[in-house]
Amino acid sequence: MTKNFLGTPLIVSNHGAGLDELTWYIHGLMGLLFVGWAAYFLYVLFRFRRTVNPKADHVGVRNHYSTWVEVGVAVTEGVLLLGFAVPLWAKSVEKFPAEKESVVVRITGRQFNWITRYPGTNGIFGKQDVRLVTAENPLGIDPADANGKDDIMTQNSEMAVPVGTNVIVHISSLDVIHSFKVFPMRVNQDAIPGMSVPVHFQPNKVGRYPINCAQLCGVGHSAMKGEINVMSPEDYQKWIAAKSGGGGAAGKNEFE
Ligand SMILES: [Cu+2]
Repeated sequence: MTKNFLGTPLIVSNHGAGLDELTWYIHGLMGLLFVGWAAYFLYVLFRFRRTVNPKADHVGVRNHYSTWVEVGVAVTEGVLLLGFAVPLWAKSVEKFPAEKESVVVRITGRQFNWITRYPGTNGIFGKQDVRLVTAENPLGIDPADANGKDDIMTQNSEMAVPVGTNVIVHISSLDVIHSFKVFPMRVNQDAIPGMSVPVHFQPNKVGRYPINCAQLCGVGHSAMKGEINVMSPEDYQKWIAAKSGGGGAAGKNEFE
């Protein structure tokens, strides 16, 4: 099946095409059922019209066509579920890449923006503690932890990832339920206070793509936009090096 069949939005992640494909198979089956049922309805209206059937027949249908149609629909649904949906979920959602070979990012939603945190050049996140949380340090970052000195904190527009590399994003929230949605990546995960939920994807096209909040989270919900900047691996290394060393001004979520 071709990508972006019937004009779905741009796909820039490896698993995205499979997801759209499944969506179209399901729509195909639903379309078939819709046309089939509508045709049957019209047939029944005509076939059992009052002029030729003045008296009701209480015996009903004597053949088994409807049974076979029902079996056919059930088998098709079973194939979609077991043959497509379950394997896709297992591969694209459950099966995580190794953290060592991935870019690991922590994203925290709050009213009304996204805080993105990177472990910096040493690849280790600095400690966070809920007791350290203040207005200036909403993620409770421990300023004494040396591992956190090179951590990178950005807000909204500055989430960078390298193209062709697995990205693992740990998603949480500071206040209400938000939802991290990157449509072109076909990624969507609720940001839940008190939980850190990982998702993963592999971007396959350089460019800038919008991050949206997909849960109505308050008056500023529609303004809760971010941007994910997919770069070449070289540019990404430069970006990390340039940003790192700034230290974490705010922080992460130490709910794990
Ligand atoms: Cu939100």
